Amino acid sequence: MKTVAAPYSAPERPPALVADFIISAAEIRQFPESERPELAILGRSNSGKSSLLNRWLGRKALARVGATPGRTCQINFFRVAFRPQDQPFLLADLPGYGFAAAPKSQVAGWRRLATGYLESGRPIKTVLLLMDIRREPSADEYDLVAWLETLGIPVWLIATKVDKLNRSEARTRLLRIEKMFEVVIPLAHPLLAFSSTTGQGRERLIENLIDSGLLTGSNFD
Ligand SMILES: Nc1nc2c(ncn2[C@@H]2O[C@H](COP(=O)(O)OP(=O)(O)OP(=O)(O)O)[C@@H](O)[C@H]2O)c(=O)[nH]1
Ligand SMILES: [Mg+2]
Repeated sequence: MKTVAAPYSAPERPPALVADFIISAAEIRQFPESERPELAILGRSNSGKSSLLNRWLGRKALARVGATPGRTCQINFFRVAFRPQDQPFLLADLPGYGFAAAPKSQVAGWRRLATGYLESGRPIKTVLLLMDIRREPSADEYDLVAWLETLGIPVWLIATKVDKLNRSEARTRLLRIEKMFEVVIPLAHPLLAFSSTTGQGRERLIENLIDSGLLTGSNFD
């Protein structure tokens, strides 16, 4: 894999990214034109998707945090880059799944929209699959990873809310989650530990995106 030099010097923290909101699509026909490589964010309701987005993009309240889970079944699309003049990638923030109390119609709505997106043939380079570090992976996650593999979409697994555990607890949980997945399906990338409270994992995430070619620093001065 080609490694692109990070467009910031080592001691400097990755700068805030530029994110332009495009649309909240509740219907497949509302998806924006697929013009650029895409990154999708998936995870159970309450797994910390919106919080990761806000922390990772370096801005507050871009995505709604902690609202009633599972209320809206929409995909939020953003254009993301280091600077406005750089080639952006498209970010798709998918609605949370696995909310046990949700009515059947809502589960069906999630499936229709997520399937419509993930099976659309759009240039989806990677899916970030988020899960709360304190939760055991479930059939929901395994099924999703297996499905994405059949679609040929690489998955990066992210354990969120690591700040909720102390260091040794977190390490134990990370190893356990990795092991549990490896029994079912080999992971392409090591599990990434993330906290939207402390920012842990943000630099790694950005580095991975540079390595994968989604974030380009090539036209940096
Ligand atoms: N301590 C801690 N709390 C977090 C972290 N990430 C998210 N939370 C909290 O977890 C709850 C859910 O976070 P959200 O970011 O809204 O989760 P979501 O996956 O977007 O949820 P849905 O939009 O319902 O699917 C909120 O109360 C957040 O404040 C984290 O890294 N650390
Ligand atoms: Mg959310």
